[in-house]
Amino acid sequence: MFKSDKNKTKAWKKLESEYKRFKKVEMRDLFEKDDKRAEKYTLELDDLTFDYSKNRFDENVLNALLNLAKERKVEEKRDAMFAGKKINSTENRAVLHVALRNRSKKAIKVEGKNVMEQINKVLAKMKKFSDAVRYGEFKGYTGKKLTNIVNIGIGGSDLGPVMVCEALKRYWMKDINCYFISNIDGTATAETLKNLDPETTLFIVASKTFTTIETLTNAKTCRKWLVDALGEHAVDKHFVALSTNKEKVEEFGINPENMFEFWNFVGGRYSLWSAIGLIICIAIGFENFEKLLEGAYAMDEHFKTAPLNKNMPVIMGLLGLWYNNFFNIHRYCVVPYDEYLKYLPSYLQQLDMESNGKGVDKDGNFVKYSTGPAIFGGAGTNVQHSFFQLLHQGTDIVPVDFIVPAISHNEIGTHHEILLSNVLAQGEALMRGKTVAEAANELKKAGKSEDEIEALKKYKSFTGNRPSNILLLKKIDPFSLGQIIALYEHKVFVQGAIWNINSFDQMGVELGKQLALNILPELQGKSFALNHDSSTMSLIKKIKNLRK
Ligand code: G6Q
Repeated sequence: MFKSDKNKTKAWKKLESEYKRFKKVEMRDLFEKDDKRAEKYTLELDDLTFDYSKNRFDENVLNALLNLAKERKVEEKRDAMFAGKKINSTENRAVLHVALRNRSKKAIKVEGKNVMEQINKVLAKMKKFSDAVRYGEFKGYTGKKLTNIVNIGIGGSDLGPVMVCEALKRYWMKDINCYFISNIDGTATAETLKNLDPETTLFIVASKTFTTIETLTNAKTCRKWLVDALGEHAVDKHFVALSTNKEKVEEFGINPENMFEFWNFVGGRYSLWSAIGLIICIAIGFENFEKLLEGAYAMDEHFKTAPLNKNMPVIMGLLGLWYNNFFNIHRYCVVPYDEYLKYLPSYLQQLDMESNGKGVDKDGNFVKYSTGPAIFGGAGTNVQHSFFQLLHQGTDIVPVDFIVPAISHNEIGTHHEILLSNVLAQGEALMRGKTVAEAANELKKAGKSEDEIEALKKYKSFTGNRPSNILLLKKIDPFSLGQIIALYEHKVFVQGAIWNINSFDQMGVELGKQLALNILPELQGKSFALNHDSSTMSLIKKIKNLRK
């Protein structure tokens, strides 16, 4: 699309020249010249503030980026998603996580059928069941209240629920505890089950396909653990399934009445708003789950209706693309300054990297430009004491998103003020940097000798001009969390639309599911390893020897 002459679009070429003009411009100068910069480049939605002023752009760059969005038909593509068009081209599916949180009375149709009816039906079932568990009406087999809720799922059937449950821990019902088993490593199951009482444990087997080997193996182990303790008859009172595949659920041995359905138009990594969110409902209550949906819906409406230059996901997506494709920066960091959001970076890692880690465009051509960046992150201030060194002084620039609530759920002494001052200081330091002369000056003020100043001044300097966004919210609550998640979903959408890739399939993940199935019987000695490279062959042999 972009690199070959045939496809190099007008807006893209303009951005290339903008990059040449702008690459050396220092953000600190832009701030000095324009005291309205922050005001100009801050967007608000309800209590959410998105300050993107500490990025390397000016009005001309921004206009060129917005033109690129127009040229790549981001708005038309967005509207096609909301209208239920089959934009997941390789799987011939609509992409309707937005329908799951459609709080309006408006119909959303796929092939003429209003999907809102089935969505609302399942939501009603989730409300009924989660209330019944929470208030002890749906009891375990021996009549005890189910207080330990274990979600068994992996990837999209795990990361969303675990991230949201952890983020909203303050909203959990007092006597309910949530656990998550995802890894096939037996340790995950063993360590979870060792403290649980079968009589008070509810297992939620979450799998869109109900064929994922990790989830089915973990679920089988948990089922056996329960049956060994309480007998086969107990299963109906302790196992529910979340899936699109009724047959497989039945085949596994879960009563289809205990199944909460969702549909192929919901991608795994976009599924926390569907039945996959059942553990969230049980933990925080259906009313709070609805607030999460409402927050996402508010962001959906914003994305749908705000003009491109006032549209948070659009601006966020465009700036990311500006660094990725013009500065050649292919990494991105997300740092929530909130302990409750500690799983957000892992969640976003999947959302972004699985959606936009693609190398073939929607016209079937190998792309000749960079697509999704590598995403990493962790909770601040912890990560300031680990990888921030590289963010400040490494040779590679890494754009950062800081996410921070103004009010903590745990306002103890000055903890939160210290945390807030840290996040602001980090953004400022990355932007401003410290020149060698400034470093020398500081050393002088600290009473260092001329020799010491000479020896240290470069080490103490910071190039600065390193971009960051700040997402400031009032408090982490279901509504604001819904907004943030939807913001990132749509940011990923915007970038995928411009790169002309399908953000909604995951052939790379599916490869892993197939490959391991070939090696398993070889490791088990049920077949011989023949067609592998010499490294894999020798490792198979070594593992077999070590396990003898
Ligand atoms: C998400 C991916 C992937 C998926 C898991 C689990 O978009 O498709 O992470 O969620 O592989 O799949 P199942 O839900 O089918 O078990």
